Amino acid sequence: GSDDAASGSDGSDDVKITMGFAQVGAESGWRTANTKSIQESAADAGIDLKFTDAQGKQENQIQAIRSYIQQKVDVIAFSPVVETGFDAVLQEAKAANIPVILTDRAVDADPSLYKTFLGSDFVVEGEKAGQWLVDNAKDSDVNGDGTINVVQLEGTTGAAPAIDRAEGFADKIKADDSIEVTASQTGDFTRDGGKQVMESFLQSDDSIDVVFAHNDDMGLGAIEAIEAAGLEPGKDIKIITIDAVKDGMTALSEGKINYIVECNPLLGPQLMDLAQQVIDGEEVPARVLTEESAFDQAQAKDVLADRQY
Ligand code: GYE
Repeated sequence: GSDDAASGSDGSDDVKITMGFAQVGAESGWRTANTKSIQESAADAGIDLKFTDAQGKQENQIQAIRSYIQQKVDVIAFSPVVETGFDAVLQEAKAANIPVILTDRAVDADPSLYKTFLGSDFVVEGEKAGQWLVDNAKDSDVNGDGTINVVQLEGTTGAAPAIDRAEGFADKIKADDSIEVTASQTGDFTRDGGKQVMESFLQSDDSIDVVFAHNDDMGLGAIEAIEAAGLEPGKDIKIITIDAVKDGMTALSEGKINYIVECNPLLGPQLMDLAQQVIDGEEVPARVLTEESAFDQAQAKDVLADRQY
């Protein structure tokens, strides 16, 4: 506001904005980079950030949002663990006149319950992964039996990126009848989850050609399982992942992963801008997309040194 009595000692005439942010957890390298980006950008923007980690549990996240409503924060932002089940708490925020910004993951709810959704297009990410496999089908038939057997390591059940990445991938591989998803199970976006699921896949099937993992961490867990089974990841079994965090890109440059679709976790600066605009009463677009690319092994070597996360 323009009221001088409200001036901060920094000479700005605006009262500090308070944001409540309810994070998913700390399940992956992507999430760690995302949290850091949000915390650093809030500090840079002079926004007072109240941050909670839901440890992957929707009930914790709902509880955190309720406490932000009680504390009368200026704006609430969160990355919903799963797509459904947030209607009631979103209604409560609306009734309290506190604007909500979704970041990273979408909800399946009435769009009038939040101001905007900032994040990636996960369907497109799955499509890029599927398209790479279609384009590299010949090389990916490692067992040479004419079918490309793919096992899928899914993200958290019910989460937007798990649903959408599976959908985009399935859609693209339809173009080639020899590509078949023979098993698909959740590894909950964690390294350990990916490792355990891959171990059980390897025990029940000795003709796996390709792993499609919904994030790098699960792909890295799968690499451990593949190596423990005496096989060479990237050669005996091809691996496609999503995120492009440093550990994933390192494995890609070493030949252990074959292709990574990028998903940008550095959402903090855009989130703080949107929060400021929403609080200033400006119109914001209902959907804000992040820009992303994808990398093969040679490209990974080129960009790795400059990777921030
Ligand atoms: O790909 C995964 C993380 O929601 C886009 O969540 C995010 C996903 C990301 O655990 O690594």
